[in-house]
Formats: sequence, structure tokens, C-alpha cells
Amino acid sequence: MKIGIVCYPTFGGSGVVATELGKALAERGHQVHFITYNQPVRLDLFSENLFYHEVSVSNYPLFEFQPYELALASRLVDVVRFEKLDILHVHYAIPHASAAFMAKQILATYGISIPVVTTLHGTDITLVGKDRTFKPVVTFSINKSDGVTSVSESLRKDTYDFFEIENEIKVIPNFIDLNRFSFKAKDHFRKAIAPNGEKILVHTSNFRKVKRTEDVVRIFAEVVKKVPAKLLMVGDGGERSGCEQLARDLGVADQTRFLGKQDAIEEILSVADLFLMPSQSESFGLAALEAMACKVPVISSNTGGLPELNVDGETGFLKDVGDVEGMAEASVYILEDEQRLQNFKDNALARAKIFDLKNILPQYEDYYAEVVARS
Ligand code: GMT
Repeated sequence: MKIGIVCYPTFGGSGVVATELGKALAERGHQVHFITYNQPVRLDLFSENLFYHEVSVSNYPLFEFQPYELALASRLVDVVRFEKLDILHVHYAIPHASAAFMAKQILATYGISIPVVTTLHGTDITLVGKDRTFKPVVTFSINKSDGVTSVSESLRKDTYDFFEIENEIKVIPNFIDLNRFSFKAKDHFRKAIAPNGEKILVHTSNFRKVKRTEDVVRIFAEVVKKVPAKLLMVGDGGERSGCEQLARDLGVADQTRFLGKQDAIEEILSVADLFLMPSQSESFGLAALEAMACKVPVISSNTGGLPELNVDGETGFLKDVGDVEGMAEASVYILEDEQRLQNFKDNALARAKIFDLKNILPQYEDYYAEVVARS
């Protein structure tokens, strides 16, 4: 098939899923066209089946806000017509689903029919989409999509609860490439970070409020009272400086390293003993899946789709949002006993294997075929 993929090209989860999906589809022989404003960060591979079409918006002085959605719709019309695409798959509803709808209407005037699949990722529904500003457009564009998928049962339910949706939503969970995300012995790295055999806790995110990154520092400050440990904070975003200050205030700055954005996340995860994800809302929790694939158990909140990934008492523990004490106790419980820690690590990997790319990719291919057949 010739597939157009629209996504945010950044480090966010939806962009990562879209890019990894496109790369895997290209390896399966499909022709994949990315249409977005920058080269997606993980589109680092050269393949004869992969194409990138830039969307650029002219900076006309009249525009206080650049009309990206219109530029995207126009670019979609252009790419679908000239590359003769079979299907458009847009990731994150805002504004991609409505831009695709507009492109579809314009293409119809050329006698071209293109089915559109929208994948809902999380904050497009749970935060941004609920904002009254966007609600009518999000509702309309989901209902007008020819196919709709969500990354968890929880997000599917939220979408039906928050919006008046007439379309069937198919759940296709996030996936992991186990060739890339797997445990790699990095003893020298581990020794450099934890020279006295301390346990290593890791958090990776874009440091937005929804991630509750200050809870990570608070949990860690409790854990080090019982277990010698180090904390690695990976990523960057608005909450980072507050976390750095909090680490100083709580007296754990010396045991905490802020690493900023990192490409080789799997190498950092390979030295980790525990992953912390205390998010306020999390539709799936791709970062936790990446950790589990590297044999790292997860202490997370029990919000959104996290219970569909992290099995309480088996691959880690789930606690209420904001239950810093409970998350710290659960962390100590796992870390204080070597055999127990090893069991949790083994269980984390076994669970991650269920979400192997090899199992999830055919679900997207079958869904594309179904949508094309009925459109
Ligand atoms: O929160 C992020 O890191 C970015 C956000 C996005 O849409 O770009 O991630 C969401 O999509 C990911 C991929 O489907 C999910 O694994 C994340 O759970 C989800 N984030 C939230 O729901 C907060």
C-alpha cells in the first residue's frame, strides 16, 4: 500500500509511535510518506520506501497565529494527488484529523477518494480535546474519519464518555521493537553512575505537568532513606527546573542526575532497576513499555491505560495518583530483596513481549485493508 502518515515530529509518544509504525511498514514493503513540519526525530533510517514531505507555513506579518492546519491540508492534497496514496493515517486528533477531513473534501473535487484513519493517543482526548475550544472540531473530525483507533481500552472509553462519537473505535495498543529495546549489559556505565552498587531509578518524559515529575523526586527522596540509590531523570520540558530545585530542597541533588533529551534511551534503561511513572493521566504509557522491554519493573499511577500494561504485584505496582508514600514503599519492597527484584524484572520483560511490534503491526495492516475495502 501507499500510506501517508501525519504526526508531530517531536519526542512525544504519538510521534514516536507514528514514526516507528511507518518504519516498520516500510520494511514490510509498503511505501510510506510522512507529512509533517519537520523530519520526525526517529526517522533516522534510509529506506527506498520512506519519504518525508515538509509542511511549511509562510510567516506573513498579518498572521498572529500561523494557519498550520490549512498548510497541512493543502500539502495533504498535493501529496495524495501526486504520490497516489491509498490511505492517510493521522496520529493525534488535533489538528491532524480535521486537516485530513478538509483535504479529503478538496480531493473529492478532483474525483479522488482517500480513506482517513485517525489514531487517538491520549492528551488529544484527555486534556486538549476536552477543552471547550476544540470539542466541536474534535467530535466532528473523529466522526468523519473512515477508521478510528485508540491506544488503550481506557482511552476508547474516555473518548465515548467525553464526546458524542458515532464511529466504532478499534483498540490497537502501543508496541515495542524488541530488537532495539532489550537489555544490554552496560556494566561500565552502571559502575560510573552507581560506583558503590546503588540501585538505579529512572524516569523519562517530556517533563510536562501531566507527568507529575515532582512526585518522581519526592518518591526517590523517600526511597534513599531505606535503600542506597541514584535517580536518572531523562528528558526536558517545563517542569525540569522545578524538579532540580526540589531535589536540592529535599537533599537528594547529589544522588540525582538530569540527563536532558537522550537518543539511546535503551542504554540508560539497561542499567536501571526501577522505572517511575506517577502520571496524572496516561493513555498507555509507552515510556513504561520501553523500560519493561529492557527488564525494568515499573512503579506507576493506576490512571488511564496503565493498568492494561503494568500488572500490579507482578511487573511492578500501581498506586493512586499522588500517592507518593505508597509508590515509595512499593519501590523499596522491590529493591530491598535481590531475588524479588529479579522476579519483577523477568515478569516485566515477559509482559513487554505481548506488545512486540511483530504482534501489533499486522493489526494495523489488517485495519487499513478493512477501511480501504469499506470506503
Ligand atoms: O505524553 C506524552 O509523552 C506525549 C503524548 C502524545 O500524544 O504525544 O503521549 C501519549 O501518546 C503515547 C503514544 O500513544 C502514549 O503512550 C502516552 O501514554 C500518551 N500520553 C498521555 O496520555 C499523557
